[in-house]
Amino acid sequence: MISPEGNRLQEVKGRKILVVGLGRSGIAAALFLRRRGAQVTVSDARSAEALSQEIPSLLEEGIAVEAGGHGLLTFRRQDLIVVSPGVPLDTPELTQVRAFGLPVIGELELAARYLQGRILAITGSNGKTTTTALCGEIFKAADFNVRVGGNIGIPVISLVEGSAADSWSVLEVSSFQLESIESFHPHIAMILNLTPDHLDRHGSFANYVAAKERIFLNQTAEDFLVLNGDDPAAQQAAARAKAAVFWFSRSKLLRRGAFVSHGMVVYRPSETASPLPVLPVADIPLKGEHNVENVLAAVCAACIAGVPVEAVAGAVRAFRGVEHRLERVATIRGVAYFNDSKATNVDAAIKAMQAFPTKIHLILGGKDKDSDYSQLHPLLKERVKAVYTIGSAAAKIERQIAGAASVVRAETLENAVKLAAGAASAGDVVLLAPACSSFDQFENYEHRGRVFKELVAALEKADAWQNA
Ligand code: UMA
Repeated sequence: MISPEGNRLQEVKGRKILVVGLGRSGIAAALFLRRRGAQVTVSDARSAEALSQEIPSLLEEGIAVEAGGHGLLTFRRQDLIVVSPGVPLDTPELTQVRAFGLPVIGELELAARYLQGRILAITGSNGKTTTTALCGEIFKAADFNVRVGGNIGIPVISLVEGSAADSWSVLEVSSFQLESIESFHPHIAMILNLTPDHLDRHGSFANYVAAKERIFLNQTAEDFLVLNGDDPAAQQAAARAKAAVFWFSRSKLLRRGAFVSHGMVVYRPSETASPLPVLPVADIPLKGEHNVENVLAAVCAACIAGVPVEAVAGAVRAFRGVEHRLERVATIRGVAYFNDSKATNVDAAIKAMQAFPTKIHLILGGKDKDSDYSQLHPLLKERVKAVYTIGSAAAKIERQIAGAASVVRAETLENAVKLAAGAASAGDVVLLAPACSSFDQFENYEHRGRVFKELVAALEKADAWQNA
């Protein structure tokens, strides 16, 4: 009899497999498959010149490369196609081969077929990365055999090697990744919140929500689904869940889950149990009300997984947040600079603004995702001294926020930082919370955040020289 591992090997050994997209996920998937004996080709829309760094090492591994576009013939010659998250499933070549019955799966699905141990998967429109990183820290504090990956920046396929029956994989999963899963089965799944995002890819909010809800597609009554009791769209998922539903809430007392009671974060394991105190809300080191929600979600998942309450509290107290999420960069002449480059949608930008009472100089813009920026009006009026627009979405943003705040077209991030620094006075905040994706001017949001930090570091240096 062939073992499950042997079965899985047979699925790929000697098979012709095409990996579409040559970013982080595509490279990791191609190498994984090649090392298991598949005949691997990768196809990318970027030119060979743009991929000159990646191509030689792939060729050395015996992986064929198609650059500068996707050829239908290349797609048709395969036994299996593995897509990167950023490649839309309605790409014409994919649509055509699916019509011929060729299996098309995502990198997350490929990984799910090999990953051993249990999965805690976290999705939502905002807060995914912070909650994922925090869950990882909490599990580590309890000496769990844990690794963190997914949309947070580490392809899930790279967690397969070394995973074992006692492993926990804590995964941030996006709607892009969930669209192309089949058997992905988290033991604990979590939907943090659902607000419009990526409408340019999913076409409608309903499609986006449907993609997110695939996180619990394969769950059974033995599993757990953690939902936000304060988020109307996330709440509706409960009706379709097969797993035991647990909740978290900042505003309600719950029958089971994590919530706030008399200034304490508490966890209640069941209707018949009393809530267990975890830590005072005031001890949460992260800024912003939305981070209280992220902590509640992480507390709930960790307690379900069996982490002792003391270990949960210790890890939350020690957690300093993640890069590019309301990250304090510097204070120069009394002006605080914050990098929230991960605020890639309108809701995230609103949450970032909510973390500061007034006097914000806000850098907005990038690549539009069919978003509605008029939702920013109330907070712009209340808290923002000036907006500096950048990137290809600038004109649309300016039209939709007209009258809410003074707006300066900065075009580039460099110019925006310069203009904001010139206009800000002591006590003000310069906040990069662009409400857009970064792909028009940067490789990704991390790149945008790093550039912002470099620009602020240069300002700091110039200021130190002036004062020397
Ligand atoms: N490409 C094609 N054809 C296409 C589209 C893209 O060939 O039709 C190629 C591009 O030329 C490029 C490659 O695909 O070479 C990029 O693939 P990718 O966009 O999937 O990028 P990766 O580097 O593999 O990163 C992906 C996730 N990217 C996206 O979902 C867009 C990363 O999430 C994730 O961290 C990484 O896998 C590891 O899992 C980033 C992201 O922006 C952070 N995610 C979105 C978000 O958070 O809002 C969902």
